[in-house]
Amino acid sequence: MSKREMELGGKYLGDMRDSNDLIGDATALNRRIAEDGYLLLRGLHNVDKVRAVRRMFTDNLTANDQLDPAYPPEECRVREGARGAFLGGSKPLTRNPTFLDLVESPEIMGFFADFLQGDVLTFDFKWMRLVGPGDFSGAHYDVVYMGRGTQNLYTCWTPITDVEYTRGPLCVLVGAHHEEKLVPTYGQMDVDRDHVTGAFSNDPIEMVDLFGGQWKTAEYKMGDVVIFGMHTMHGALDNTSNRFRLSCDCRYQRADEPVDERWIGENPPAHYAWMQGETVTMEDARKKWQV
Ligand SMILES: O=C(O)CCC(=O)C(=O)O
Repeated sequence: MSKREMELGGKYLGDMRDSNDLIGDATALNRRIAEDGYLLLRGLHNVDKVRAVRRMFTDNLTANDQLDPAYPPEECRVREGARGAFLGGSKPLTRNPTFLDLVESPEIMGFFADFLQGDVLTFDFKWMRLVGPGDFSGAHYDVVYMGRGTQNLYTCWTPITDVEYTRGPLCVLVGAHHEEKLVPTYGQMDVDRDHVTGAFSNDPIEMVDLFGGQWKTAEYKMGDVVIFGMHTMHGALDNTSNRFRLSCDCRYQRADEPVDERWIGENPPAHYAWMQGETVTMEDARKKWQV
């Protein structure tokens, strides 16, 4: 992760557990997410819907000449020189009925209505990622990007391809004691207001040495999801393969709680000031917070 090596099954990295046996029991699911920081639910999505989104995505990649034509498109083999991209908010991809049929399906909306015990909404802005060879996500809290509404907001991370250990799977820091120090400091930050870079660390080993716990990851199949809250420390392992990892992450909350306006509407404002003008490095911000 972030070019640091961790051994699966060693001190720093282990496997996630799934919580499928708890589906339908909101109390048990809430207890589990409070304990682990995440819920891995295998097969929550209808796989045919995931396959349809993968097809939409690979058609787009083929049209843009980004896939190695010697292999079937669904293998997502990267053409020499092609690169990953952040496609969050892309209208052709994320406002597409095929995509919305997946991430706003009765299964997903129903799951969250049950989990949160009320009517729910999902942000109109959806995050879509094309993760290429060498790409990774540094350790962060989501609250620094979307914390202006309720804190009772959840990310649902969905792989659009199968994701093997080598294809940059999502990982979560479990059993660590970061919250007591980081929720009042890093966790109060807002990237558009404070002009600070967003990832707390690009060193997963440092995180465990500082806060304890262990990174947990998994090999994901199409249909699986990982759900987590705003103060779950997470990132993604480096993609060391020659295939793209396709995934999306969408947000869900109770409809009667405040909403972060940056992510709502036909044309959400999104990040309007982050990484513009003078930006404070995370290194400097951490010195100030003494964390
Ligand atoms: O998919 C990734 O690499 C990162 C995802 C993420 O940070 C999120 O879902 O909040």
